[in-house]
Amino acid sequence: MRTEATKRVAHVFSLFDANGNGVLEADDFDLMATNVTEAAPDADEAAKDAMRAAFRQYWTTLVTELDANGDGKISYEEFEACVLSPERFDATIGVFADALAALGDPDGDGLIERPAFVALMRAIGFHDANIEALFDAFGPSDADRIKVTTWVAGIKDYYAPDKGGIAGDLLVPGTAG
Ligand SMILES: [Ca+2]
Ligand SMILES: [Ca+2]
Ligand SMILES: [Ca+2]
Repeated sequence: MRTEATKRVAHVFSLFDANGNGVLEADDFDLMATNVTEAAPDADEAAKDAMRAAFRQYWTTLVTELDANGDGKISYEEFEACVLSPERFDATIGVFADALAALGDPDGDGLIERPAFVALMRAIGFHDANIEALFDAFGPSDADRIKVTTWVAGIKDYYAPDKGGIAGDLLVPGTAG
């Protein structure tokens, strides 16, 4: 596993531990789903439902695939082992990526404006400088928009254990501004 991948996953663990008690549990994902859907006021209910379902699937996958000690909580060690195992987590990340990107594209034209992107990423807990750096790395158009497909691919790359030097590395604190 590449060092960059470990850093990315450690950071997302810290964000997804929304109540800050050091482990992931169902409550964290409910809280995150609420925060993220509230950050997309223009999205329709179907898109918000899809996002909530994606967060539930993310949690269910974690707790069924690798709650190694069966306590209903996911420690960092359990999380890292699961999310960086593509065969265990690819499908879940795909659903999650599609749902998140769809929330950012309420008009369905396949493009995401910077403010919508920033609002969603901020709701997950990423820092503004890192969010802006990532958006820039995605190569926005003159109208300051990126493609939904670019973001979806970027989310999948973020969880890829063998990838480093990717746009998603800019989300790790200390890498941007
Ligand atoms: Ca927690
Ligand atoms: Ca556990
Ligand atoms: Ca759009």
